[in-house]
Amino acid sequence: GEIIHLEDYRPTDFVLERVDLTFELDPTETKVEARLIFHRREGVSADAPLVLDGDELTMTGLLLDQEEIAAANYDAAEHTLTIRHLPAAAPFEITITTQINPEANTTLMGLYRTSNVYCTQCEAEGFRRITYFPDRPDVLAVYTVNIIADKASTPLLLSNGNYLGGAGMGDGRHFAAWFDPHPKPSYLFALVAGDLGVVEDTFTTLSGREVALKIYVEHGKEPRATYAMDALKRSMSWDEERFGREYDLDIFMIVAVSDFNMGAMENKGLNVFNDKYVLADPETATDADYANIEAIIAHEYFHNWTGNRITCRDWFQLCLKEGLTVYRDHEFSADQRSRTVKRIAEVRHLKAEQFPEDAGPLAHPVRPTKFREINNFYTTTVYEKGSEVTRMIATVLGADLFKKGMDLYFERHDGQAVTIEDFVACFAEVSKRDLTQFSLWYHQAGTPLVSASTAYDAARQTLTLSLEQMVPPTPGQSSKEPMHIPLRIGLLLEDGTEAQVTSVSGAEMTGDVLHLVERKQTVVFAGITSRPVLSLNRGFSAPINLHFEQTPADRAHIARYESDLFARWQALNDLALPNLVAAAASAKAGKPVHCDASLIDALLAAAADGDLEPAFRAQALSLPSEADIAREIGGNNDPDAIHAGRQQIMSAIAKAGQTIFEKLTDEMVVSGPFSPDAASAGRRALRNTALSYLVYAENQPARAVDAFNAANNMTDLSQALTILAHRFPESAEAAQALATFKARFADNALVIDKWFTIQATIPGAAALNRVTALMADPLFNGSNPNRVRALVGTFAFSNPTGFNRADGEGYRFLARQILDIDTRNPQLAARILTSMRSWRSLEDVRAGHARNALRDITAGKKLSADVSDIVERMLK
Ligand code: HT7
Ligand code: ZN
Repeated sequence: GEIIHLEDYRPTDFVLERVDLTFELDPTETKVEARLIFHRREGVSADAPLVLDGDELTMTGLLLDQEEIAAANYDAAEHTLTIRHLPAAAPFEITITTQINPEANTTLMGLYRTSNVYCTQCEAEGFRRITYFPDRPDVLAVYTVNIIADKASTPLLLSNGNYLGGAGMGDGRHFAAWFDPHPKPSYLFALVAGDLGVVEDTFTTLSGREVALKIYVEHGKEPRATYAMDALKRSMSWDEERFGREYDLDIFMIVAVSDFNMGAMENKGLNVFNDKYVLADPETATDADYANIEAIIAHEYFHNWTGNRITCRDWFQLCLKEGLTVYRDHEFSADQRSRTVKRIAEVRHLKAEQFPEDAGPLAHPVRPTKFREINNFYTTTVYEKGSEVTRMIATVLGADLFKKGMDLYFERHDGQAVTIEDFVACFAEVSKRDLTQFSLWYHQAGTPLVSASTAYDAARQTLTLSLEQMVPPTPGQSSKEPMHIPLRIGLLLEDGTEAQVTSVSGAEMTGDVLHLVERKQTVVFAGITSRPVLSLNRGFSAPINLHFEQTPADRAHIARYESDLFARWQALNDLALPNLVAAAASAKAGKPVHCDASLIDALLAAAADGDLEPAFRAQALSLPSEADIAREIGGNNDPDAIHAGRQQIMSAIAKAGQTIFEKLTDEMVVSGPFSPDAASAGRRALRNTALSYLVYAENQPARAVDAFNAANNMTDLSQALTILAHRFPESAEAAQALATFKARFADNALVIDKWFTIQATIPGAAALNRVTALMADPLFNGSNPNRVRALVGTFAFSNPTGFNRADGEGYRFLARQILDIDTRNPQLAARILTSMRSWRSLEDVRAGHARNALRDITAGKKLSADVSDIVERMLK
């Protein structure tokens, strides 16, 4: 495919006024009639043709105002339909008839079939697989949709908006009509038809309108949709309270399907979900599953205002809806659960996924300026870094001005397709701040590195903080401007209280926010009566890497006294990382691994501190991951050494804390019937963390076997199984537990995905043979994205020692899988391939194997645009 550039954006020549669609559904021969009313935009020359997008379409009819268009007046090419000699000024109607084959559609884009249900996915460019259309987000129109299908097999006929009516047609078929009064871009169109069960409820909006809520799932699975319904109602209330946003149709529907490329899709009034993010009950869903369902239900619902009512002018503006909506769902979860624990989870995820992307060959700005395949830009940079940038706007402006800016945005741009510049302008206007420098967060890729050092002057009672920032080069951006970095800070005195600063010079401060804006900046805090400990980047106020040589004693001081609990967790991490890095080096050199007493003391103090909520303590005890350690080391990585070193640090902590961990496994028992609430989940998390340490200390499986047998919920069961399989992979106990689990859940594909994932992530070189064997299991299905992600995806993304085998077999395996998956589902193939994005930071032998495997992919014939875009950028 060719490269599309932001600077080439032009509005369409023709304005689309109305869309009328009629679907005659058939598994292999669906007929689509699209009636489109256009008029020529003012100022556009009278001979400009109408050019519509299309992809894999068979056109069977083309009319202008109900008259057949002569062959000489149009061209149907592979990806466009061009129509000439159209009216100069008056509106006209184009009627296009196309025929499509949903059954044969394995890409899961456009109209496809999943478990006998017709389903569409149109974002980003799937609508053009249904009919010829101006398939771009700045074309907003009002849609009427008629659906005709066989009544017995397809009783349910759904589309966007409000239901107009329907009836039988006398020939065994029936029809339903829907009208969506809100102008929308084609990517928000949806149609679902089939035979499904439903869970129903209602919601009364703040202004008193009653909305029908319906969640459609496979028959028999209705009881597993009740938590999703609860999450939906809480999301609707929260958006009213926090952002003043009400729902705007008579009905809101969610449909769960089992074949889906992503998590979910925010089609107007008709969200379509991967069933993984709808279905839950205590026996089959973990606490993490419940939290994900809550977050994704909220996310898609929140899109109704941030994405649907106000949409993107073009796909370069994707972060306008995604970054903002992720920020909104993060805030929702923080309000529903523990704010600190939520923030820790967000930052862990950001560092594990976005930081590596920003540091590798796929790095791109939050608001990119060019792309070859838009599907490859639904990235953690656009989503998660985009959310962090929104969070920083709130930090820079303060809560009140942020709210004012959001209100202005909703008021000014409702019904429009806009840009990041439009969004930022609202905040600049209400705050009277120049946000030009701040906007570099949208335009410069790469994670800024901030280096800090402090000097205390007892005689002058001042603390001098020297800051320096550097944004590393990224593909296409070799040199960068200094950014506006909002750093929340605290100065902790020896007794743990905060220093009362009398004045600050050298930087703007707003509350506890220090504004770093220069490349180098020296800040002096006065009135400080004794040497303080600086806590920098509280709450992870800026998504940066920080280079700040603090002593273990200072870090331990923060871990003990900070009023910002996130900063306490951060300090524990900062204590752990140097130990883990040194441990990897020792393991590599065959030397004994050493663990500082200060780390062990601080971790165990947090573990035993009954004033801290259990979920926080569980996070505190979870050491940085092997990927975190690799990132800290920076290059020439040996995943085996990192793994071995980390194991030994775990053992040292486990042995030192054995009595505390034993006590916790008793204290944290959750009694009574299962409840997925955050407090109960936190107790389970702490108990399972303690259990995992105890198994390290004892180095035998008995305790995990007992936990597996005693478990009465999926969180405890899957944790116990993970411990058994990962720590004692060759044991009879692990084999027995895996077999029991499989037999018990063989009819529940979402639970079997956990069984695949646990085995795909067993550390060590033997993992590859296990994965290969599991692919032949009758429960595996290479065309279902959830199965493929659970087995092949987690192996590549989350098994550093298994995937990065020194002999390169892991990479060659992945290359073969990518070529195979690409023949069916290019989007899925491209996404899984990004697991190799950090290949250049491996030691030479592994990096060489990885490069060769990537080259093998480029040699594949007929690569999709999705995969060739990723592989070429990774090899550049
Ligand atoms: N806006 C959606 C992103 C999306 C997607 C979803 C399913 C399949 C293909 C897709 N392409 C893009 C999901 C969201 O961010 O809410
Ligand atoms: Zn989204």
